[in-house]
Amino acid sequence: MFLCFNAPANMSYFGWENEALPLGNGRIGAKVFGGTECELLSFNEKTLWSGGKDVPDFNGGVKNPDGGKAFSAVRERMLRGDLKGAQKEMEALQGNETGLGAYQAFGSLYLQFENPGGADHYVRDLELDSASAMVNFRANKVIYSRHYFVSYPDNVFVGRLEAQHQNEPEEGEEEAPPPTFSFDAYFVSEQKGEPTAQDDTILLEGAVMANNGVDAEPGEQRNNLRYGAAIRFIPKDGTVTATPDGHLLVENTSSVVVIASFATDYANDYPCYSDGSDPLRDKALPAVEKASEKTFGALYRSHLEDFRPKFQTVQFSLDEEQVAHPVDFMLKRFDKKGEYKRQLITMLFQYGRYLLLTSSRADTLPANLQGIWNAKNNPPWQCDYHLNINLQMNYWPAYVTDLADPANAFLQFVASLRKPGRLVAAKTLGVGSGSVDEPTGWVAHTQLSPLGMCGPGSSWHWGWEPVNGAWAAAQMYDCYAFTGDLQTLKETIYPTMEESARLFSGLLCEEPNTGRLVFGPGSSPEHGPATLGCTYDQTILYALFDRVIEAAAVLETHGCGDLVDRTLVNTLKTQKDRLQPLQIGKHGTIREWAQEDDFPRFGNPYGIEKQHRHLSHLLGLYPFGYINDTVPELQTAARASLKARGDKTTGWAMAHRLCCWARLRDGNQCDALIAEILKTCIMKNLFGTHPPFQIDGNFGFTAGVAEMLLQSHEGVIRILPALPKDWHSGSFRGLRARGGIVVGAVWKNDRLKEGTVCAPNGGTVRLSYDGKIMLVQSADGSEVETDFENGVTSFEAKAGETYTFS
Ligand code: FUC
Repeated sequence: MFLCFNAPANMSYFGWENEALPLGNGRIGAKVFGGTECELLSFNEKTLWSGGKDVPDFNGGVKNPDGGKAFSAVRERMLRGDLKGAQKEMEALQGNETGLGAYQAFGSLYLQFENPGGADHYVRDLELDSASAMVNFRANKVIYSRHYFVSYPDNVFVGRLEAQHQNEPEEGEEEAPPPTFSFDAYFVSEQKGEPTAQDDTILLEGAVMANNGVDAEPGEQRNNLRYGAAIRFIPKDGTVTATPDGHLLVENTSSVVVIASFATDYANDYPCYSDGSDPLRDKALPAVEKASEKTFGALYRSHLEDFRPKFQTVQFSLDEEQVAHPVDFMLKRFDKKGEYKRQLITMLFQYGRYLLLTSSRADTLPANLQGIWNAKNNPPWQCDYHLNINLQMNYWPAYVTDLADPANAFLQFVASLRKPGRLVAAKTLGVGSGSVDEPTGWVAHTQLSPLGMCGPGSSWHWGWEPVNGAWAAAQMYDCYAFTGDLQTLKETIYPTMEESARLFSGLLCEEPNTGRLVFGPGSSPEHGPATLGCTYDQTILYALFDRVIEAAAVLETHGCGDLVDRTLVNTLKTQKDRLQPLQIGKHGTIREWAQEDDFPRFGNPYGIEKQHRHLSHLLGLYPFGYINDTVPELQTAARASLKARGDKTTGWAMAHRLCCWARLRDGNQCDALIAEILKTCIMKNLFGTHPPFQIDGNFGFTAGVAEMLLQSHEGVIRILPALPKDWHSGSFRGLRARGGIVVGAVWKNDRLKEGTVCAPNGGTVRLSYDGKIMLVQSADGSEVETDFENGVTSFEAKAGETYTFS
């Protein structure tokens, strides 16, 4: 599968955002512009951040060290029913942005060619299956070709630039020497570093100098984080000469390989967040040295051996004709005439998987708001880790589309929030002693950096959301639900979930009118008043308690009960059932706030937006699965809420709506949304846009399409649960259901034709397709004994055996 273009990307921020092609290995990110006269390659390193650690007065975003008292005071006022008065008091809970910092741009490599003359036959493409980009064009009867990729095993960016004669020599004609080309290579550091050049290598090192982040004075966000880069050119022939101003002149070569690596001394280790290394001499240069001992071919092979087995396990087709038209052309034709729809859908689905695997790997920081790609030192929203949907959405497609490796980055990051989060818990909620080593409870609010920022932001309207960390903790359990990975459950997931549950278990209070347990003050992300028991808070705490209880039982079953705080778990069992439940409001929708029916009818004092982008009151529908067939009245109310909210909104928010409509099994509504997403939220290079570029929309789209093809959140594997009438035929292979079960299906004329299922650990498999009884057969064709009840066909699967069903 290719994304192709027939022109270079514009050498501007617009070109970077909309046209340049992304490559990455989870640690190093690159974007390819493909200019014929001047090639531009922009680079990122995932850990290059300003702010945090050594910034004067950095306090994790906490402003009011006595926030616990303020928290209780606001709660008391709310319990007394003075919601209006309480809003004013919420300011005492706000934090600050000292040391917030931002994800930084590393810099760009320019290759200024001696003008090759008028270029034609230009193709620039990105092959998803090989995670590599190619640029080809002809000029003066010479074919110029470039091939780029970022290798995870070698942790280097690799490129090969070549020139060949257009025409092969005639029979008996002596082969002419290959055509050559020359260029001036130089690196522009976005951190004001001064590159030097030695022999065939450009070297760069320095410390983050950024004066960015929210209205910071020059250097104010300086954090002494060190960076280093090495960029080597290895010409097959011709010469390479270093110049005093840090350039390399590569001359008269017919083929040259470029190898580059980028690094910092960052380590996700609170509070110093440094491994004390010299990023240039201990990391970047050794990586380039080692890679330089290999040929381009060998580097490419080890890259493919790493990438392909992870990417190619999932196939999805709508039986569309694969045409190699430029993507921007297809998007335009779809917008105008509805053409290429199915090709664009399958491509965007796989693109989401590609972007996740190239922007996040098991041992890296997770994908941020732009994955790994960023060209500014003060990017939108600091290009940080927003935790009130964005980071969670980044990993929604991971397990169902068989990408557990990248998702480990999410697990490790959330677990790393415990230490800085304990300080924030003590200062903003008055929980714990503030010792970062005592597991007394941790919280993380909305805007996070990988350098310890997790406090409430400078405005409670979007910044005071203490349950955000609890949501992330609950989402960690998907790892076990889909993979059965007991080790990770024991070491990373359960301790992080349990400690979060311990904190919130101790902070619940009784709602005076109902006696139900509620949390608050809390806010429904970025919308409306702060209240007690908003649906967002209640749903997340219900899910967290539910999953801690389930995980504790798993650990007990596997003889790891010593890891479980049984007293706490028993308390959670009681509290879970007493939590204020989801409610249906007077308009038949799911209430976003328990008190919303009493909100003043006039003047809208709480700034309620009918079509607000967040669907925080529908987390019980997706990603959690509590609004399901067992509660049809809540499904009806959720549908009413979705209708009321409308579908035209930001990129990520449309993706969340797609996931929700899929859970309601409304394929046609999903299809209509997809059309809207393709028309309004996807850029020429298929990057998702908020606007501006924001990658969660890409990941949410892939998760939404997967949810249309396969669902397993109700303990039943639903095949094609939300198939649009327009998707007459197609197939998927390699999607995962909970339990790690691998599922495939083929459909024709709107009907399932045949499917396959393989349970790696064996056990009972429960299948559902349109309520029909299904015939299940073993690999040898023999029929398998099944039970059929309530539209579900179940059978006992042997571990690792593949069965067909129809
Ligand atoms: C939340 C969303 C915004 C944006 C930001 C990064 O604040 O409400 O729409 O996506 O995250």
